[in-house]
Amino acid sequence: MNKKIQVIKGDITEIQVDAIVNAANEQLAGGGGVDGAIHRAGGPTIMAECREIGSCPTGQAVITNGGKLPANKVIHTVGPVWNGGNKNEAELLASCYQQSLLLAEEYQLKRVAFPNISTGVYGYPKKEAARIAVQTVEETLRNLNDVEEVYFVCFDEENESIYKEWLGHN
Ligand code: AR6
Repeated sequence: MNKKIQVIKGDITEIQVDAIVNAANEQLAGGGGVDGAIHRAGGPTIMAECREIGSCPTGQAVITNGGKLPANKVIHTVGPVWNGGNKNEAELLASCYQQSLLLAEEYQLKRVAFPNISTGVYGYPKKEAARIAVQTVEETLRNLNDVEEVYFVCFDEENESIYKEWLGHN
């Protein structure tokens, strides 16, 4: 397989790729965490397009312009709120990564950067979330042509070391 998966520690709003993924909410209304950072850095054109789209169900993804961001596009996906683990959280989280990559493929985007979806305000346990993220991205990438590089952008050291462990970089 000729595809590249990499872990980066940093701020996703500064990454120059074809698309960064936003951990949004179903109303696409903006908020705190990475969502807030993306809208702040990208400016109002992103929210304008979110308003036109309206909403996005948990586990699905939509795409907008990237405004002033170095990334060309923003893929907004809605992670599950952690509710103990028996509320379909794992399937929904896997779906976020899969649907985001399928959307990137549809738009012929080559390089995509993900934040650690659901592991902030939505409370998903970080290790379990990272396992799902890595596994789903590896599986999905096998069936895609245009998407070639995926970056997991970790904001905190804990996520960075968890991802490096799962990807066998240690
Ligand atoms: N770059 C990369 N990662 C970041 C950044 C950044 N600039 N800022 C935070 N993170 P969260 P969620 C990490 O809470 O859990 C919002 O209000 C953060 O450390 O942003 O999916 C939305 O509007 C964490 O590891 O997203 C929703 O209502 C990860 O991003 C809700 O929060 C995700 O944390 C979504 O919650």
